[in-house]
Amino acid sequence: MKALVVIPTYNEIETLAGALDGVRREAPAAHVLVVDDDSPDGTGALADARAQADDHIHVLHRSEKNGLGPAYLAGFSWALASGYELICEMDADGSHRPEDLALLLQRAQMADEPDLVIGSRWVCGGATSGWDAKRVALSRGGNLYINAWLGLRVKDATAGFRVYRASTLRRLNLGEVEALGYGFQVNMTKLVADAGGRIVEMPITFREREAGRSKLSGGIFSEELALVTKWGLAKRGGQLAALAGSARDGARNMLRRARGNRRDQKRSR
Ligand SMILES: Nc1nc2c(ncn2[C@@H]2O[C@H](COP(=O)(O)OP(=O)(O)O)[C@@H](O)[C@H]2O)c(=O)[nH]1
Ligand SMILES: [Mg+2]
Repeated sequence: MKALVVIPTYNEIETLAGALDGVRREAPAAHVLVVDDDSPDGTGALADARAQADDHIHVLHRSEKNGLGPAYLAGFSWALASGYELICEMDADGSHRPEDLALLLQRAQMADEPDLVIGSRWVCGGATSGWDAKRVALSRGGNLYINAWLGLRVKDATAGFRVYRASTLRRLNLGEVEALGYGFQVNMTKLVADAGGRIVEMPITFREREAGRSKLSGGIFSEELALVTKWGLAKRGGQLAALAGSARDGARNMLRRARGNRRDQKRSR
């Protein structure tokens, strides 16, 4: 199937070339789209140079940095308009191993036609390397919190290494995506789950970035936390309303039955 690997970048001049080489080596049939938010360090120009030399590499330039979510959504629109059938998400910083990408792509093309394949750190066989206990706890704790509120039954809902079926993305209302930062991954997982999509997780090894700096900030983290709590409350609210509705229907049926019984008793007297 025709696959596109979307790589969002902001100041990844040190690592982008390695990521592109890796994808081209391990998944040579796939195309790559670098979505650069006008990185001051010249990442966009590097991507342009690579695109000029390789017809499998493309670049989408955006005028300002406004988060991972909008960058990916712009990449998805480009991919859907260009007729790709599988759309991957991958980081530029060396955290996602290209050899794992090849496995995710293979899994996406298996007969059960998954809507979303997630490269997971937290399924059996998955791992992180170079992470301290605090970062592990943050990721694991975050996923426990997400599952407690949203019941997605996905072990790594925040993972940013994934493959979507294009036909699935077309069915979703991507205009509903609210998260700009890392909550984007959870937001997308929830959209696919709510649409009844089949989500599978494959073990990957996530490596700490090779160079450069993480864009993860306290603000991005609190956005994710606030959104998950909001979605969870909305879901609970819906469940409570459904429960109240069925209790009301049950009470009405009981009353109706009791009235019927009384009428029968009067008639038989
Ligand atoms: N285009 C774009 N890319 C971004 C933005 N924020 C992060 N990225 C990219 O998203 C990927 C993951 O970000 P990173 O900082 O490595 O997150 P971490 O792995 O959680 O620390 C990297 O390729 C970043 O360059 C953004 O606002 N715009
Ligand atoms: Mg990273």
